[in-house]
Amino acid sequence: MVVAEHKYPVGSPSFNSMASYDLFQLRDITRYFQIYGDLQHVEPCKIGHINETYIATYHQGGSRVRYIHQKLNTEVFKDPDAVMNNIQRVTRHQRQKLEQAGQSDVSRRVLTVVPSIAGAPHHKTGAGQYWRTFVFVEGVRSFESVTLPPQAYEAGRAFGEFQTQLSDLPGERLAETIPYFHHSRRRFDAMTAAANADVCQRTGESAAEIEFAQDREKMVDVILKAMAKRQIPERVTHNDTKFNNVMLDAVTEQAKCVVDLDTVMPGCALYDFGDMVRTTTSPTLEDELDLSKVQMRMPLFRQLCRGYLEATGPMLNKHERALIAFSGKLMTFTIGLRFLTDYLNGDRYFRVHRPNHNLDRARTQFKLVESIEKQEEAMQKFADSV
Ligand code: GN1
Ligand code: MG
Repeated sequence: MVVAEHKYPVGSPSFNSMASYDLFQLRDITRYFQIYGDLQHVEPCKIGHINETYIATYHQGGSRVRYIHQKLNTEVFKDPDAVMNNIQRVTRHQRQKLEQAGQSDVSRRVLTVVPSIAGAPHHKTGAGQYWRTFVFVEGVRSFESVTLPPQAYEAGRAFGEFQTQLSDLPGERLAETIPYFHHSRRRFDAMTAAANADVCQRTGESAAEIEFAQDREKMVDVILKAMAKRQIPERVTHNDTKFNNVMLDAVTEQAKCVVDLDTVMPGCALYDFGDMVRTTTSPTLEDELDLSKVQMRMPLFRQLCRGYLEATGPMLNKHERALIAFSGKLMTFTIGLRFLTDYLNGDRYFRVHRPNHNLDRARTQFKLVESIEKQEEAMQKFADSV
């Protein structure tokens, strides 16, 4: 097997920053999946902070076909069987809905899990690693940030449709693959505990961010209280609605499918919307260093909001609709808290690529929170008008 030698020669920074052990092990891994073809090469995909992802090219009866092989991070996803069971139920339901609606191109609109030779949705290695394989969706692209308003519309529409498709998922409640994942109160308390413990002596460098967070403690209970009162219902949600998890058709730039389904579980529709506000309304990267560029842009928000509200139609209730703008602020704040916590704890959760990376990410989120605060009223007014 040629392991993408032309792309990542040994010794190049890209090669060294990958888990090379796994790269060589990949050939063995691929034998455990129901793939009919000859492996040509593998390249790492650097998107995502948690799992390890590879794109593999095979020759199958003379055609070139590609698959995604992914090693699940079991520190983060402690119950891989539950993750894969959720994903199978969700993708089967999506597929059924698309077929019933007479959609063409179904295998580009929903992820396809490739079973292992044992018929399981993943393969567990002797060393206890969990690998899974998906059909690679061709002719699509994802972006780390939005450059044009129609892209924000497409993101809103794609995740809105996703929630709508799953609103009648049959069977028992999905497993919580990461309990309390978006529990903003717990995220806030974890940040406070990390600052108090200060195991890496990083509170000096991040004093301004800790204070920024403390000043905003009140917001963390708002949605939790509304859920406790049952004003806001639990729904099946994606829970990682970053813009780079929407695949856009490479030609038309219309959303084709959403990916990264590990955190699909019971949640709150607003958390999905809020994370889209975080990742689509500022035309900057999540770790932008020039904070003057980090701003919630109303034209992008309008498109995002329209796309999402059109796709969810009558599904959302009045309590959810009333917190549309707020949810953007809350999710940006909560993910900022998580980056800050990880910085304080010594970068143990999110993959980092430079010193202070998590602190930079927290700063970017908090700058966006400030920008949303200034425009929250106008944002909600727009949402009310859709
Ligand atoms: C992680 O790995 P990735 O980029 O899909 C994280 C999300 C964060 C995101 C921030 C399981 O997602 O919750 O919002 O980083 N996923 C998990 O970029 O923690
Ligand atoms: Mg993810």
